[in-house]
Amino acid sequence: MTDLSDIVSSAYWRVNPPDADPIETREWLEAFDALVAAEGRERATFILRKLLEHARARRVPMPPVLNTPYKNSVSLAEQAQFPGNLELESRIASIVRWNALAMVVRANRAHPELGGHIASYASAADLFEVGFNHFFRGGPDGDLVYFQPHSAPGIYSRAFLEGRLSEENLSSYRQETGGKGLCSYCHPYLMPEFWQFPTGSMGLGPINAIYQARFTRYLENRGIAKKNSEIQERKVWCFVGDGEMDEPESLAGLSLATREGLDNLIFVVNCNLQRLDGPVRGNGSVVQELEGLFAGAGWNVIKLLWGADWDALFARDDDGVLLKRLHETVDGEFQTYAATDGRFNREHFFNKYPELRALIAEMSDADIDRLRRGGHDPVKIHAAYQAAAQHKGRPSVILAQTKKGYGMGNWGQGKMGTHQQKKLDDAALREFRDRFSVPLSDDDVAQLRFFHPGPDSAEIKYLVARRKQLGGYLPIRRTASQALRTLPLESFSKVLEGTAREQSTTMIFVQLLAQLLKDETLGARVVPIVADEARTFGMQTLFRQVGIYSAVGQLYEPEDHDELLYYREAKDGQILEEGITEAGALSSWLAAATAYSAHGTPMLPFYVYYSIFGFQRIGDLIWAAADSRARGFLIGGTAGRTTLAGEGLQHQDGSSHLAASTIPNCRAYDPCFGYELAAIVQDGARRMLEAQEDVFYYVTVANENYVHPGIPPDAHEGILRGMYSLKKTKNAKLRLLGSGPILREVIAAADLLQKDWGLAADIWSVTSFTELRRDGMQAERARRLGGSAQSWVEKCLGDAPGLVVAASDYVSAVADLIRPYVPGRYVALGTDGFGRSDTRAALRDFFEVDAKHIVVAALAALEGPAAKTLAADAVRRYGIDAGARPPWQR
Ligand SMILES: Cc1ncc(C[n+]2csc(CCOP(=O)(O)OP(=O)(O)O)c2C)c(N)n1
Ligand SMILES: [Mg+2]
Repeated sequence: MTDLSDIVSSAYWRVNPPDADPIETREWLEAFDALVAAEGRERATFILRKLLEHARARRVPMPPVLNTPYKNSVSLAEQAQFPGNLELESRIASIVRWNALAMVVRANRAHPELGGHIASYASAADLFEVGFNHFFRGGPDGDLVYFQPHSAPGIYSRAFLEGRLSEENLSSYRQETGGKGLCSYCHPYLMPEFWQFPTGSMGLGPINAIYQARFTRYLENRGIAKKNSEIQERKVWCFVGDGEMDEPESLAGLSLATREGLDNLIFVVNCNLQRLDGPVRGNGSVVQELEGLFAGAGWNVIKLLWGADWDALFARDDDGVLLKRLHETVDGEFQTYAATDGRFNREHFFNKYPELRALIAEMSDADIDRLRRGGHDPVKIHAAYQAAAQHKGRPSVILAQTKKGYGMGNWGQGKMGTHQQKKLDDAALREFRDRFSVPLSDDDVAQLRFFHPGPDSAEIKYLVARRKQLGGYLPIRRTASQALRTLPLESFSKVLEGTAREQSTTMIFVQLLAQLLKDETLGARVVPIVADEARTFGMQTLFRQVGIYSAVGQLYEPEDHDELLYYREAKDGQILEEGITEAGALSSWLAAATAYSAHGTPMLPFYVYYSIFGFQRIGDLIWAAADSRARGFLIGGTAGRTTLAGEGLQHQDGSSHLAASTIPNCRAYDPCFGYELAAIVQDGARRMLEAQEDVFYYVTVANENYVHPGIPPDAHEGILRGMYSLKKTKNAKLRLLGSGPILREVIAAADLLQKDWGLAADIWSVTSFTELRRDGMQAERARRLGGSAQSWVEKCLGDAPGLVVAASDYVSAVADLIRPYVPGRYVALGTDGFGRSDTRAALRDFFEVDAKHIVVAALAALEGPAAKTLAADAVRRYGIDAGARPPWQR
């Protein structure tokens, strides 16, 4: 034990400081024992509380109270009876282990570039197996299990025994393009009938699981799903790595889970003490640290550290020397003990103190070698799961200690680089086979044959029976649900007809939302979600109208209770007001947007947020939502780099549409007029709820107020496809394209061109450069492959030659997306550079996307000898500073 680890361990988790007066200590403890014996535990708790209060008053420093000793939380006496057949379960686990290992090694022998992991599943196998045999309920209302992603080979391997995956599937692990392959991690997009939840990006599984458990309660409390009391409530299980717990998202929802009393949620943290590069907390204890964190957040913490063979040792550890030794051992040392044999463990761990040496005097080196960690003992795992599943009122976390690369012997167990070990030689494979008694010949092993004991074997019969008893196989994903009728376009006639009143697209969006909420069939399925910005978007009227969801209702009289539209929280409230957590809000949205699959209940979520805090801030969660085949609306509010005006550099979004364009099932739109927005929302709801397409929508809305005209005839198709004609002039040589609020600058530019320069221009509204790009790519590809096709852009712009100028409130790369399909010359303007605060007019001048700059761009790009002088004249006439540095350099 080095000085440093001494300091670290005492600072973080040491609970046994040296005793200055053991006799006095014993007297106190005996007095306490007498109290418990005479008056019971409750009284003892009362006295403890009084003592603590008293100590606080005397300013006596408190000991760390969130940590318990480095032992199992469930005592031997409390341990539930193990209901299974240990012998058979152990044989099943061994076969699953072998096939998982063979799958990875096979793929990598053939193609070393494929990759894969062995050591993670090797450490987690028993944790999963006990779940599969005794806890995870299957079926449509079954449990929702978030698996650790790099343990996927183990899950495939079990599905192979269950007859759900074929040998051909296993042989194509990580070779997916042929159609029979298995994906690297849990990806519902790639295996839509298998995986439910994408967890491949560390940290997203845990936060998603928490909000999933909360959303389950939301559905129950709103009467959409069956009540918790009417059914055996489905549990959400989340398997997390101890290294993964360092991700901010892993911790972000912990207090919400307690606040909401989510006793339907169980985290299992696989504490194998290692991550990819090395130990998670080499100089400390990850278990103790996590215990403090979870306990501090109010969770029920269950430590599952030692297997049954330790029970006898602890029972004889009267003077606490074993516990003392465990407490002074840092994780870096525990890792070494995992990587070494019984003899080494005896010499270095047990022989340190004579009392400890005596404790294990009867044990052989082989006995010591067999001492299991808790996460490898099915009986202890079962006891911990049982305690978690029965716990009421709070979420539970199981901190399961395991060995990384368990059973991989010298080639992997506890080794520093084991995470990436994927090529074992024949000797290593034979040793693994022997270690787990898998009935395979040396030749089978050399050929890496998969093993299936046959449908009539005792193992398979047992496994099938267990799953039958628990309601069916898992993971399994429902791909469709009941279709919901959506509102016809005509029902939004008020918006379609336009208004003379100046309004923002945000205000119009809120009207549309309010109308959807009132609809008889659809209304209840709408889930408005905000992250403390409802007032920003003028949504506060909804607080009263549909209420804010709260698991406990409203325990206070709101300050504004005597106002008409007061702040109303309710058990059946519909709005999810998440507070300032975009990651949490998106996780809620994801749960709602996949409820059609996970709950068989289609929902229509609208998450409304500051657009810059979406794709930029939580882009990876949106990517996971895309992987999950989410269906719902993301509404990027206060969008556009110049339209937001005063908020400045970290608020003005100029790139979310570019990010959105990279997500294949995201349909992104940047509307300018109310009727465009209505058409987009109506069609989106139809496609997602009626046609059940696996797409989701990103729609930007802005806060600039202006008059909204009525929908032009024949515009509907173009609005949805990405562009439509707003104004056509005979013999116009110029076509101007605008999107979002900048369309109005384009319209003003057309007027200037006519008035100041005598030039006619056609005007097109572009609702989606990104959809136009996709359509263009499709047509181009069809032609390349010998077919014939015309893109929508070519259809719109192809019939007349001449210059095309486009502008948006996003970086110019957005308008540039359609360049390959625009016939003739094309100039794309945008808002490249850092945002800053000013008026809209000043910002559009600064970023060179206002009417004047659009005119100059058009004149400068015109063909013919007069063009150059025209542009120079315009620069002078409009007072443009031609010498200024470009906006992206300022
Ligand atoms: C966001 C993110 N960063 C990095 C990775 C790469 N990665 C995958 S597994 C892993 C180590 C995981 O360690 P731990 O969580 O302790 O799991 P174990 O394999 O030890 O069970 C890393 C770094 C990832 N998948 N996602
Ligand atoms: Mg780990």
